[in-house]
Amino acid sequence: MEDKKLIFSGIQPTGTFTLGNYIGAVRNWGPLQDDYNCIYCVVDMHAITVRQEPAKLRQNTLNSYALLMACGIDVEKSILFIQSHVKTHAELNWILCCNTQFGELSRMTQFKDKSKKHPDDINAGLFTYPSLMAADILAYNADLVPVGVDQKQHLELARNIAQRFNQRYGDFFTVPEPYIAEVGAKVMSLQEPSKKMSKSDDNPNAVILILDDKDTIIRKFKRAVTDSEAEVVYREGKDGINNLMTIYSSVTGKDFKSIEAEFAGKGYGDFKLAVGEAVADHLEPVRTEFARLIQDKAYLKECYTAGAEKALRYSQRTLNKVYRKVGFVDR
Ligand code: ATP
Ligand code: LTN
Repeated sequence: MEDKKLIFSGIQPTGTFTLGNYIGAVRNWGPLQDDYNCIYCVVDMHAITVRQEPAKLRQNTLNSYALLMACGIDVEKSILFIQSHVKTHAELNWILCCNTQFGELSRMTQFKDKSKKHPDDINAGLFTYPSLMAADILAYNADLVPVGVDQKQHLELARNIAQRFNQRYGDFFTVPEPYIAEVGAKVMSLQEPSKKMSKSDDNPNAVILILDDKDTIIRKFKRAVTDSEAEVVYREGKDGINNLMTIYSSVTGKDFKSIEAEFAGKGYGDFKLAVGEAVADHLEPVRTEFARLIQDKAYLKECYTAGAEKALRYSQRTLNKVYRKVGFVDR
């Protein structure tokens, strides 16, 4: 690989990507490919920390892989693979688990939220999830990790794990930095704009899926919850409008001032329609490219097989060194 900084990120195949995944994370991944060495991964091992239907998980994993390509990840420029195909992640996870404190894991808000949501399945994997995420990142000694704001706490923990390991065993891991977009790092639910837009939301109207067709997208935006004023301005307390402005800004490139000017004197109806149309038009090429790629299973297989080979070669070198450092006998 060329001598550039290394980027690593991952996304869960827990369903179809939402507009939040797209704006907050995935759409930023493609443009990074020219300035960095990039490694991206569909994290199916993370997905099973909550119950998954096997056939659906398999389908979602392939779809996610193709979607990442449709969103601009070029397998010639980046390494793109499926997490469970690269065994080093699970192996490094064990070492890192032994360098992660119970107390640290107990403080993770995602663990608390997901435990509340699935009270009958608070499994050990859900608890140690951040250690596997640290393994993903540290296996490649990534410098930067592009994610949405909700992952900041996990990344902070990955940094702590790296630092702790370095203190115990001598400087080794690169301590990764989060890389968070200025606008759109937290896209909110269209129905409860104080909550993040999430793949696993039960209310379909709350979430725009990037494969939704134009009519569906427009309909969901029309129903978006706003407020009882009629002013398109970005202001504290106007969560719904702030969210729509953020979305509109990130798909059109317009800043908040010009959006306010564009809709001065107009009602929310006009604004919502404009946001819906802009989002649908923006996503159209992604949908078309996805439809093309998902037909070609043989090509996808070629891509993810080659991606896994490259990722394994790279991460195995790291793991061998880690095994030596912790005192395992050479094979
Ligand atoms: P789930 O609901 O199943 O936990 P999710 O929608 O949160 O999934 P992930 O796969 O956990 O999706 O996240 C993939 C990437 O998308 C992460 O970098 C995450 O920070 C980002 N992301 C997720 N939701 C949003 C959102 N609403 N706004 C901005 N970024 C987001
Ligand atoms: N936890 C992340 C997904 C994830 C990830 C990673 C992100 C798993 N491993 C490594 C960045 C780097 C999430 O739920 N979005």
